[in-house]
Amino acid sequence: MALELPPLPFAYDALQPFMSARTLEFHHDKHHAAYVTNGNKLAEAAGLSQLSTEDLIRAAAGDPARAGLFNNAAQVWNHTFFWESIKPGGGGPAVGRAAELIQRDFGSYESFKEKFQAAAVGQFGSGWAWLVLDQGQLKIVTTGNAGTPLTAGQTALSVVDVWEHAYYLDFQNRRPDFVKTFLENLISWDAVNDRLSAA
Ligand code: MN3
Repeated sequence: MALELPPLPFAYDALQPFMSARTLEFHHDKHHAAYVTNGNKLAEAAGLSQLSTEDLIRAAAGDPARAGLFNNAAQVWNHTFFWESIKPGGGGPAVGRAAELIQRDFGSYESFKEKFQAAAVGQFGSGWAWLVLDQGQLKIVTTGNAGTPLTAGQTALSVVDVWEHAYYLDFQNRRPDFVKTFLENLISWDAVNDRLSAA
C-alpha cells in the first residue's frame, strides 16, 4: 500500500481544551482515514501502489487525469505532517534555530505571527497555511484544497489545516480564533527545529 494512516502522535484528549478529542476522532479517524482508503484505491487502479507517498504525489501532480489521486495522496501527507506539527504544551514564541531565522526573515516573532495569522485567515475556502524554507529563506505560503509545498520545491516546516473540518466542532466559523490557538497553544517549535536540522 502506498498510503498509510499512522496513529496520532499524542492521545486524543491530549490537546484539550485547544483541540477536542471529538475533533481529533473525526479529523484523524474519519477524514484522514478516508483519504488513505480512497488514495490507495486510486493508486492501485493507476498501477502506482508500489510508490512511496511522496513519489505518488509527484507522479500525480499537475496531471488532470490523476487529480483525484493527487488530492487524496497529498491530503494523506499533509495531515500526517499536520499531526507532527502540533503537540501538547506547544505554542508561543519560537525557540532555537527557528527563532533566529524568524528574527532574520520576518524582523520579529510578532511580525511573523501577524503575517501567518493573516495568511491562514485569508486563505479563501479550504486549504493550508505553511511555514516553509524556500531557497534558504523562511516563507509563509498558503495552498488551496490538497495543495502541498512538496510539489513546489519548498521544505515544509510547519502547517495549520484551515479546512472547516479542522475547527468547526471547537470554533464553529471562527477560523481566526483557531489559527490564534494554533500559534499560541499548539504549534511544535521542536518539530520546526528538527525539520530545519534535516533540511
Ligand atoms: Mn483536515
